[in-house]
Amino acid sequence: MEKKAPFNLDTYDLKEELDRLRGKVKKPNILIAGATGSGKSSVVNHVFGRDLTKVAAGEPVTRGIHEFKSEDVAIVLYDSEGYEIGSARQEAYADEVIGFVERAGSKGAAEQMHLVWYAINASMKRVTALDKALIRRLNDVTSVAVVFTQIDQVDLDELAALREEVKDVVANDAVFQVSVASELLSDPELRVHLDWERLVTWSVEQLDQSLQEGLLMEVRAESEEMLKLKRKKANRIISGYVASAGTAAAVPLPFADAIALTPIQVTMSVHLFRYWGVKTNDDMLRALIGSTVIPQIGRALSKTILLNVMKFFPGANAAASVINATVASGITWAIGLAINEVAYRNAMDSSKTIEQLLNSDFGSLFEQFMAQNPVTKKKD
Ligand SMILES: Nc1nc2c(ncn2[C@@H]2O[C@H](COP(=O)(O)OP(=O)(O)OP(=O)(O)O)[C@@H](O)[C@H]2O)c(=O)[nH]1
Ligand SMILES: [Mg+2]
Repeated sequence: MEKKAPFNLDTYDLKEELDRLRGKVKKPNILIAGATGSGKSSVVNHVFGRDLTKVAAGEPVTRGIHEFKSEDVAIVLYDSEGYEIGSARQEAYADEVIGFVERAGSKGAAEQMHLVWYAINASMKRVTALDKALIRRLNDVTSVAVVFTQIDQVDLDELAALREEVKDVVANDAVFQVSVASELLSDPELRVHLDWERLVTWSVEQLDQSLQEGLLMEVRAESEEMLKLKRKKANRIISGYVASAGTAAAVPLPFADAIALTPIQVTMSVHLFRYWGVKTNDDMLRALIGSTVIPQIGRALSKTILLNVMKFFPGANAAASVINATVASGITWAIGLAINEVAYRNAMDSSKTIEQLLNSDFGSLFEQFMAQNPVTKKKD
């Protein structure tokens, strides 16, 4: 096996890598529908933690519907202007929305509306016949979440009555009740009535795997449940790199004083940081990976793994400084999980910076995940 030229982080084009990743993420199209003032924008702002209609450029795509997209946003949002309940406009609105969704659907998988969030203001205490008819028609074409908003304005009986009204329009697990009122959000006892996490989980599950990452990338609400979902779903990103590390022919064996990462692992790290919304620019990423990740991997490997490398990985040839696919996969897997865990901890508790966490936690996490490696485990 030919030995590869050592990979050099300093000459690695992170910017190009970032641009490539940005281009690769498939974006789910999400339509927000519902009456004027029903709470559409509040739902979007809460789930994504920012006003995407301000971040992204908006363009009318059809009467009453604006498309918001940007290079920096991993979803495409369609916000409909809504209608006044009971107005003549309501009927036209229904036709516009269904027409738009049907036309998009006929254009193919990338163009279709992958999700519709249909907002109904709970404080109106009713679901109109037109709402029901429109939801039913949309539901024939795509996945529709019925989102009862502003539930701080109603009591539990009224809420139950509202849910009852849509029970034969959509499945019960596609009905959600939410509020952005801080009295509810900040009170653990009242919070249980809010379905924010369930809305996101359900929405992610409606999407093809290739689209899930985009939605999860944009989710910013900082609840533990949502972040755990995000952590779990990152396994799919990691698996992709583990597979390519395994198919790379011969990978230089990482020594403490030599090169510790291959382009595959650096790209994976960049990808995971980006997935978690870690503010990325070339210099900071390069510094982070160079100063925190690489030395700790080197240390961990020389301390524990190299001593046992022949035992754990019979295919490894330490003398030739080459490791086989199994070892490369195992190391890549552990780096990915450790980076993912650090990013998760950073999202949970922003009192420490990602750099501090990488310094304090990455090494031991890497060792821990190396020890849990399914490859080495089989040998127990
Ligand atoms: N009490 C309460 N008020 C809310 C809640 N969500 C939204 N509102 C209020 O309802 C009004 C409409 O909310 P938006 O989110 O702008 O509704 P929208 O559907 O985007 O409205 P349009 O874009 O004008 O059609 C605003 O005054 C919000 O402050 C909520 O959970 N509780
Ligand atoms: Mg709005």
